Amino acid sequence: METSGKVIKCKAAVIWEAGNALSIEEVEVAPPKAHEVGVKIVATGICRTDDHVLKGAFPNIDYPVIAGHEGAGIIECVGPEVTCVKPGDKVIPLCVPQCGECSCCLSPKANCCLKSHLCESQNLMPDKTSRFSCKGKQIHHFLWISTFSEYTVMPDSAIARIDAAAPLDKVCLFGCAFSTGYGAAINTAKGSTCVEPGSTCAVFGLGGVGLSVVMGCKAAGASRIIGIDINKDKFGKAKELGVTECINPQDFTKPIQEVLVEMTGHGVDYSFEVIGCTDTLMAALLSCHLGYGTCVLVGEPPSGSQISFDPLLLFTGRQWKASLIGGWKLKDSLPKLVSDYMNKKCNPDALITHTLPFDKINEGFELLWAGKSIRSILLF
Ligand code: COD
Ligand code: ZN
Ligand code: ZN
Repeated sequence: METSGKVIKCKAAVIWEAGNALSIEEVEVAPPKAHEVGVKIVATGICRTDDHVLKGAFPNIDYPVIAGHEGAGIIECVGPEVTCVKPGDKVIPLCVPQCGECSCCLSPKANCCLKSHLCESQNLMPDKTSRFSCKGKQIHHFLWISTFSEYTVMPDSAIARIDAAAPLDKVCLFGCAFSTGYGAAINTAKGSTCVEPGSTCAVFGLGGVGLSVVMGCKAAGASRIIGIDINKDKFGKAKELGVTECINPQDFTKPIQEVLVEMTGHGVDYSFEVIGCTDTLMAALLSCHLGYGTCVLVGEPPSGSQISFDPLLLFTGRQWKASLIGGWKLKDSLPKLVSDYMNKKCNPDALITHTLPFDKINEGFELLWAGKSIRSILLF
């Protein structure tokens, strides 16, 4: 990284247009404005959501864009009026911010901050401008954090300060995969579900997020965790992490929900959809007990998708819920989750299957496409 004046020149992976490979470029990053911080990213994971951006399947993306949302780094500089962090602090960028002032942030039942890219443009900073440029062109931000850049700028509501001793090449997973999956299973309050001891759970999709759901179910004391995936290579690690039985829908002629209902008598207590597909979301709903089963949507289905279903499926007492980034208010929760990791109360290290230099980012995506990686961590 080379500093010249206040604009920082650094390396970033730019997606010039949907469908293309990422291209490593030297980008210019303007200094943080009021209530913004500049972060030197040390490590970043590759999530399926970044692949959706690369392929053009993520809603409302403007290209060129710098993706990445599962990072960890060090505060390089802060703009005016920033009080929550200082240069040198270790931080995790938040893919859902916490402004602390909106009705969702003030409610104990919600974590969907209204002063966020969920309600405003996600491709520009809150003031509707970009800090990134390359070859004279404006480059867009992603989820306000763009961690596929050696140095990036974000609002101070989208940053959590963590333990100075935390290993950044591991805790970057708290920025997305681990928090999303683990929280979906263990969170009690805030409208999220909570798996009770002795529960039977079904987890659809055994990627990084699905395996984090598995870890959450296990931590909550589930006695039976059934993992469902069309890639049987995912079964070994799933069993290591707590799955008690693995099934591949392609091994059956009947629908997978019927298989699950037969396996459990009347359906599971909790089912989690961690694929992001409407078919598997329906299958997950139909797999859970008609009187007291809860189906939790974790994966995001393609934008514009619709489901029509018989309302009587819920009439008997089934519940259908969703969990956004595990239900956590991230700015408050991530420092505590990282402390739990430092105190060995939770450990997502097993999700890391590959560690690569940042320049090999395209290789990281190839591993994801081939179904060979759970998480590839890129190091600057
Ligand atoms: N049946 C069974 N398994 C399937 C099927 C199917 N029809 N299709 C795919 N799978 C399996 C794949 O083999 C794979 O093992 C797994 O499902 C998906 O894993 P990954 O590694 O592709 O994906 P993850 O775990 O990195 O992410 C999955 C999400 C669904 C969570 C992600 O794509 C998503 O939707 N994110 C948005 C929701 C959210 O809260 N995101 C927070 C920031 S990402
Ligand atoms: Zn993600
Ligand atoms: Zn808010």
